[in-house]
Amino acid sequence: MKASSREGVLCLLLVLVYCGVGCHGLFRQGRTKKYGLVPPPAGVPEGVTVPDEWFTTQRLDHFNNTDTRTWKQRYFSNSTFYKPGGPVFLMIGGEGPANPKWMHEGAWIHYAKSLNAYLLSLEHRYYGKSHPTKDASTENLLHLSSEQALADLATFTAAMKEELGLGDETKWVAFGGSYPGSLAAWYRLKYPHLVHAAVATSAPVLAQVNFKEYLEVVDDALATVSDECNSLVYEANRQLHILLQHRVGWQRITDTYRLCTPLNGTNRLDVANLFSLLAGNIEDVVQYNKDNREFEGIKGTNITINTVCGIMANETLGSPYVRYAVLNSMFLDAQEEKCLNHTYNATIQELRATSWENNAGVGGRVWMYQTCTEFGYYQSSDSTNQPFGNEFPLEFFTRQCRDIFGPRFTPELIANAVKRTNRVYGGRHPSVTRVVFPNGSIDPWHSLGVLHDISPNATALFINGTAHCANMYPASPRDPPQLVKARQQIFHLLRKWLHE
Ligand SMILES: *[C@@H]1O[C@H](CO)[C@@H](O)[C@H](O)[C@H]1NC(C)=O
Ligand SMILES: *[C@@H]1O[C@H](CO)[C@@H](O)[C@H](O)[C@H]1NC(C)=O
Ligand SMILES: *[C@@H]1O[C@H](CO)[C@@H](O)[C@H](O)[C@H]1NC(C)=O
Ligand SMILES: *[C@@H]1O[C@H](CO)[C@@H](O)[C@H](O)[C@H]1NC(C)=O
Ligand SMILES: *[C@@H]1O[C@H](CO)[C@@H](O)[C@H](O)[C@H]1NC(C)=O
Ligand SMILES: *[C@@H]1O[C@H](CO)[C@@H](O)[C@H](O)[C@H]1NC(C)=O
Ligand SMILES: *[C@@H]1O[C@H](CO)[C@@H](O)[C@H](O)[C@H]1NC(C)=O
Ligand SMILES: *[C@@H]1O[C@H](CO)[C@@H](O)[C@H](O)[C@H]1NC(C)=O
Ligand SMILES: *[C@@H]1O[C@H](CO)[C@@H](O)[C@H](O)[C@H]1NC(C)=O
Ligand SMILES: CC(=O)N[C@H]1CO[C@H](CO)[C@@H](O)[C@@H]1O
Repeated sequence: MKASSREGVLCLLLVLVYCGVGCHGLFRQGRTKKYGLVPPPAGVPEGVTVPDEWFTTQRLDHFNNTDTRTWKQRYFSNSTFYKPGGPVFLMIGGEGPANPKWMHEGAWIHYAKSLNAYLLSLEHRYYGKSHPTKDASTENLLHLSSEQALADLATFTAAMKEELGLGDETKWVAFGGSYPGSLAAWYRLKYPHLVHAAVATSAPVLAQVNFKEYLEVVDDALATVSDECNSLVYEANRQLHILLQHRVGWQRITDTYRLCTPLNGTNRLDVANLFSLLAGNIEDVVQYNKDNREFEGIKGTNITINTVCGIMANETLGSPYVRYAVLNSMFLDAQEEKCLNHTYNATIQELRATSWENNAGVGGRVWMYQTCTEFGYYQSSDSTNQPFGNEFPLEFFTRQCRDIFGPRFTPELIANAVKRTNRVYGGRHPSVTRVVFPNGSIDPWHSLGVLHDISPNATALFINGTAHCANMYPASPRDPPQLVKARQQIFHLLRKWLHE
């Protein structure tokens, strides 16, 4: 998501943000100023209180038995649907605060009702309120990794089995969307004796430094509205690019795009940040198109690809350059931002903040650390098959690792880390069974996901025309039939697997 310290922002990616435990958007680097890592709405829904619960003896380092330090990890539970003999459903937390609303809403609730499941949701270490260390300084992020997070899940599972008096015959099923979707599949991969099956929604299981395909899928998604839509976005970016050649143009961009401070067109990093922020507006819309996230308290979910393309096609507004600016204003307004804080420095400053009190920056920082040390996933403009220009190449992102965390975080370190991640988990072919991988055709993350069945019991589930994590959100009368069907298919798989 995006980040700023204010409430009520779109849960977007980047910078992603607080999208709840279930499906985080995966932070998009470079956007931290713009939307905030916003805490979920304080007053959970009317009439429902979901108390924070704490697993007080979580290990700091699962891979060093002489390090006995522990910390408190947050979780939620709901036993309403449980009947003896039923399974435990475990929602895996990701790169944002766990959102308690998942404990009474979302597609999995319907599965839980029919299958008598006990619901648990564990927040990911270093996010939300689950702080293993006193701050998020680079040294203190040493124990942040997906492998430690999986070991947290294992320790938690074992402890809860005891606490709830559940025997080994009780089957556990992991759920997650986006990065937690990958964790769900990897939990089954690494700890198959603890988790019987998993629903790994929109899971980008393949780590990749340069995720240039992301914008290609955004391009395809715009094309589903009209071919003209991408051409108009392309034209807007071309006009922006031309204006960059002159001082007069910089001033014009500053005014039309409501920049907080004047654009310095010779500063490549500021320019890259600006183009990346503007592309990010549309990326977010595509990633979350028409999903039913309102229930999480996320604003701006009524802005869809059709809205974007409607504005881009509206000739009465002016040139494509101006229409693109109208879009930008609409996003600023939706996030209640006065201006676009476009400088690279502003982004980096925010991501350098290490205090847990700095809600806005620190979630983005923590996720950024995981991209630098495990996943990459940088949504660069390096593909030519996309309409957003070429102003934010891979180097713009990898350099942020150094500028935020220090000189050790070189492009080479990132490349090696990503290779290692794929060695550890198997990339696009994790050796798992009883895992379903739903993918939405317009979810830009699908291109790092499992698109083909791995085996009869590890299947891809294609949902034509849906975006990131669509199958996890509560059903809506507007859902297309293929989405309704996908939710049913997941249910049938769960029922079958729980009988195995
Ligand atoms: C393991 O933990 C002990 C105790 O904190 C520490 O002295 C040691 O350096 C750690 N070893 C590694 C390899 O991190
Ligand atoms: C559990 O879910 C039920 C049904 O959605 C809801 O009524 C109840 O408030 C939930 N309890 C908690 C602790 O979330
Ligand atoms: C604009 O950016 C360039 C390159 O970073 C820098 O040398 C120059 O001082 C900047 N100009 C202003 C007015 O900030
Ligand atoms: C979305 O909803 C907000 C608040 O209800 C409204 O102000 C805005 O105009 C709507 N935007 C679109 C594109 O429908
Ligand atoms: C185009 O924009 C104008 C000005 O905002 C608006 O009045 C008009 O309804 C829009 N046209 C379409 C087709 O959306
Ligand atoms: C960026 O921030 C650094 C450190 O805070 C400062 O020294 C530098 O002057 C800033 N650069 C610009 C262009 O504002
Ligand atoms: C832009 O971001 C910087 C760094 O976070 C912050 O200090 C500054 O106040 C912001 N400016 C505006 C106008 O929001
Ligand atoms: C897949 O599931 C079926 C039962 O549904 C089982 O007979 C078969 O052995 C499983 N295959 C693998 C590879 O686990
Ligand atoms: C997806 O749906 C579109 C129209 O809604 C159709 O043209 C396309 O063939 C479908 N793709 C697949 C793979 O089913
Ligand atoms: C858009 C896309 O690539 N979807 C894939 C999702 O998974 C199905 C099943 O393997 C594939 O056929 C789709 O191509």
